Amino acid sequence: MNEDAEFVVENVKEHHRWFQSCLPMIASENLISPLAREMLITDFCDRYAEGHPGKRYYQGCIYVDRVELKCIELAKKLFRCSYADVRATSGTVANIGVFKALAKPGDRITALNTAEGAHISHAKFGGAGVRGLEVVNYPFDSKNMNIDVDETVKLINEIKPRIALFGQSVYLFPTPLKEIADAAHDAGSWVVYDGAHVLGLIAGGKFQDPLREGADVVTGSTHKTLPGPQGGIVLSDHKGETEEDKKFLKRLDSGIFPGVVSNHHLHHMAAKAVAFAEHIEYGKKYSEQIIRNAKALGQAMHELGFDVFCEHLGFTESHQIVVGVGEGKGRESAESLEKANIIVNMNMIPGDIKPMNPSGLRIGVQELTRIGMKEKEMKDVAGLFKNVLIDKAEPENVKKRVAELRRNFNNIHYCFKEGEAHKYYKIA
Ligand code: DSN
Repeated sequence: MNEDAEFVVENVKEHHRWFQSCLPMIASENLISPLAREMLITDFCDRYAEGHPGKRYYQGCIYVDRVELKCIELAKKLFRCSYADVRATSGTVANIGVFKALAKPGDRITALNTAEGAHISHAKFGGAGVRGLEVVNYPFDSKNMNIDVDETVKLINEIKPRIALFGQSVYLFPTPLKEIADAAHDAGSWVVYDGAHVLGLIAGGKFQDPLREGADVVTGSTHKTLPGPQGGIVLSDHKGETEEDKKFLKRLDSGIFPGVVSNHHLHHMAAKAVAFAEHIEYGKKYSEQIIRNAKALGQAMHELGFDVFCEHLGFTESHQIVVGVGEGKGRESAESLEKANIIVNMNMIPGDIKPMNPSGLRIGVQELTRIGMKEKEMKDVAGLFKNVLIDKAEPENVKKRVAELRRNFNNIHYCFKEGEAHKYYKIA
């Protein structure tokens, strides 16, 4: 090993050591299971397999094909649908692939504004712009942190977007999709739902069921509330029963390959398959506990004096809560928390216009839930937030209490090989 390689290995080790005594609460992250993690270091990570099982551009795919067919089968079972493409390498890639399939440069789409919760790939400065799409934003009801249904239906009737895009990165409550999808279809729009954040909750039957509520396509990432490897997915329940519908599915397919993916990271695909199999077994229980924990954290922080959004709605129905920390104070709050080993991200909230100086924190509990924390620990976590942000305690002191709390939570739950997480926290 030379100095450069040593530098890398040492820093990765340090990261591992650090995160073992942190409270990781970034809402878009999670821990993959020991078994899924094993898939990432197999020979699948060295190979190519463009195309579909049985119709490859490369030889050597006998076992890759078997695993990919199983992965697709498990995805369809998990999301109760007839079409699944597991090749997208991220949620953003899935979105751009679907934009390519269903819209042309210059077309208009409707989506939320990023300050009101949309993902950057929904914006003209992100993925939508990559496809040359014009984006018109939905009217947003900031009190309820959700789309304003009546005004949105009006907007869709007027704009007639090629794609009516839904789903959020700051995502507290289900989108009123049932109430909007018919109007979008009447306006000639495809209804696309980006379920990246809540995919695991959807699969667990605990958030909403977009494919039954009018979505033609669901996109998502496979590593947030669905605790798989970093990657993307495209789902649909269109069955290709008419010539037109067959064309629709063909367009979806070629939107991903050759649209946005050449080889599709086969080791991640194998890990996705394991994660899907695990979520079929444990997803319901895991999702229930995530939501209970998020509500408990919201309640506890509210009682300690924090401005937790949407008290009147029980704070959340997802894995996240949103806390207002004062105008432009999101960055310094997140940085203070990091000094105490509490890892969250600053986030824009309605009214914010500066992404690098926002006024909110978005806090996710899916990873703490994954390592076994429950409602009782959420109260402890709320107390630690108070120590840092309200009491302004010395970060070093809070860090010790964080490490103490974390000491008993170093296993990964809701998965096969539950007891083996420790192996993967250490690099020899
Ligand atoms: N930007 C990520 C988030 O929501 O944190 C998702 O890609």
